[in-house]
Amino acid sequence: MSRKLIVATAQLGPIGRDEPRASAVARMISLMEQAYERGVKLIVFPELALTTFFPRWMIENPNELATFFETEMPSSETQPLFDAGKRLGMGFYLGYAEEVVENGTRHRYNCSIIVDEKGEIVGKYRKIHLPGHFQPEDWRPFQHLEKRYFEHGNLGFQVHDAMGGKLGMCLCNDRRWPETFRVLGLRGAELVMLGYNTPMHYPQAPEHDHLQDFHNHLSMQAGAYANGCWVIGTAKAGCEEGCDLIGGSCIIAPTGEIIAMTQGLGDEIATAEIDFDRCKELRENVFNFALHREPGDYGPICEGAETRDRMRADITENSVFRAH
Ligand code: CDT
Repeated sequence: MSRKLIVATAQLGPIGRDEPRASAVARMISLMEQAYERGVKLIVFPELALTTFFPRWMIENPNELATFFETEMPSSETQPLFDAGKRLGMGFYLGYAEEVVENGTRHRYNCSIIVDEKGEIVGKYRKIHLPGHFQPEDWRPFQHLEKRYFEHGNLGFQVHDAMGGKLGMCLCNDRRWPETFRVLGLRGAELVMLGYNTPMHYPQAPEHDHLQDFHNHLSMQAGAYANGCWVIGTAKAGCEEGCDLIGGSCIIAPTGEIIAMTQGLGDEIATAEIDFDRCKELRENVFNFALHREPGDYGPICEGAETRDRMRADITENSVFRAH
């Protein structure tokens, strides 16, 4: 049986701070309709695709901050995306800010889901590598308060049987960590989908600004190759509220080659046919994990949690993290 699928990366241009969800949803549905014309069965949207990238601001008003989170999925505002997916027979990956109440406690995560072609949520991921800082820092031209607004994702890196393959997810900064792809690879992922919001300016090391596109592709291409999986990376791109975000949304083969890429920094799709069976070219050869991995020598990879916890406790001692 053929295990081929036509897929799309569905890049979004900037979303304004006051842009209603209905507008972002309508833009995404328009991309789905264009993708349908090209035979696409699975489409990948960016991280935090329903709103502007709000961690760039210190938002002190809790009511305002709450407006950026989804308390239900689908909601009346996001249901049209699910309806479009069903109508077009198209699955999708969607990133958004999630608010849930569990055992009477509110939690907030930077989250993504896989929705299959029948409109069912078949997988959820909560971002594990949260970049940025807890407290606002005046020296920065813009903030990156993901550590303040989101909790560390508690679902691990899972692989989901859907759309005829084994699908994994991550979000933005996760792609820079080889461990993300390796854990998904060890669990058999044949396709890893991810959305990103990556500023062109890196305030801590501006001498790296010209390398942002290179580092984006370097990370994803290495993740694809070393794990013999397909990768679809999708940007929120362009000048969003004065902050320039990279584009370069792409589809990467298990060989590490980029086989389709967006051209601009606005709403745009790039499409390709992928064959899940091509993962074997790597996974049965150079990256045959069972035969060639040497996990006995990889001990330090799973050490260091205590040091990290101590560092975080120091940083967050006077923070209002979780008090918002
Ligand atoms: N959204 C996200 O994770 N962005 C980061 C920005 C750089 S770290 C402040 C990224 O890794 O692309």
